[in-house]
Amino acid sequence: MKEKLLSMHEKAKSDLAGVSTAAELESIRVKYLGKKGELTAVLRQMGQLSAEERPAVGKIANEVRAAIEADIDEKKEKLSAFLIEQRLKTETIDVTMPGRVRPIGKKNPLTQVLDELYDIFLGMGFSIVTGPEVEYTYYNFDALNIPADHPSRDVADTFYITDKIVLRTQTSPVQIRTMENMKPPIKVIAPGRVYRSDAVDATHSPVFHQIEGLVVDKGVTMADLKGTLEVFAKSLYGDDTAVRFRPHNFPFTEPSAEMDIRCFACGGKGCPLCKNEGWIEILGSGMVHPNVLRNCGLDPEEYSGFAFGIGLERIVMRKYNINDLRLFYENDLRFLNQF
Ligand code: 2NL
Repeated sequence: MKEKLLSMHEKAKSDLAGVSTAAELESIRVKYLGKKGELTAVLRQMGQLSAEERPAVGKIANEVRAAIEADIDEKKEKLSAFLIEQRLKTETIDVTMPGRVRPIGKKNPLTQVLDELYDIFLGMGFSIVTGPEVEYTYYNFDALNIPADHPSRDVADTFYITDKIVLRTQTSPVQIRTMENMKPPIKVIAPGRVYRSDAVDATHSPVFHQIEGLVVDKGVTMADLKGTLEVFAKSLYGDDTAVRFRPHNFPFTEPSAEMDIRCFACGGKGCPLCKNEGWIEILGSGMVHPNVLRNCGLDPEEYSGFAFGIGLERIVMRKYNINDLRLFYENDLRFLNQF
């Protein structure tokens, strides 16, 4: 029995030498030390021994068990070190490899120019105000001195929700609300989406963007209007930009004027960009009509003001010589990446 035990240890050792996985190691443990293992089988036969022999054989059996356990533990450590080594070899990271470059998005050119306009007007002391896109006809038309029979009120031009509610056709209702809620001095710009019932083509969209401006105080004159808008044009298009004002007519301003800038493509000689005019129309403006001031509870004898409206798409198209407005909304990266 002694010999059997000792040779069992030798056999276990040689079995262990061939082990290369944790599963194999476990099956060796079961083979020798498990409930139905070889060592257990030998111990079961101890009953056959005489009382004198039993302690000595029992001692050897315990030693062999301890030795096999120790060998298995040692193998286990070696194996896990080996497996880690293997993983380190196969999973090495080459930190010198070039990284994957994630393409970075850009702001839409409309947003880029809008940000520029904010800088310019905030720099001149304006605040930004916003308001509802779904608006009462009162704020969108009546308060602005737009007569009941004005063509812009037609269902062919304006989206009506009900008789008295429309999608705003300009951002002026925001300024009406501002005048109702705020005492002069008022100096605000109102940017935002506006809606008109137009079919989509290269120069029309049912949704587009406007920035309107309003200044109301005691003693505001046409000179303030011209000075402010000239500074605006020079800031956006460059210091050498010349401007001119042409008389116009809006129901909400009196007098009214459109502002042109001298064509930056040809310097005024005439070219395709300015359609041989030498000048490019940039915005509409005027002195706030006395009726509009009165509608907002302001006395036109005490206060005066000027206002202007800028079409965002239009000035971005002019600035970058973009010939189709639909490009702004399609989000084609080949277009957007040019700005
Ligand atoms: C244009 C012309 C304009 C205004 C908008 C305005 C607002 C109030 C009172 C008076 Cl609350 N006027 N806005 C004035 C003149 C022109 O827009 O061609 N826009 C694209």
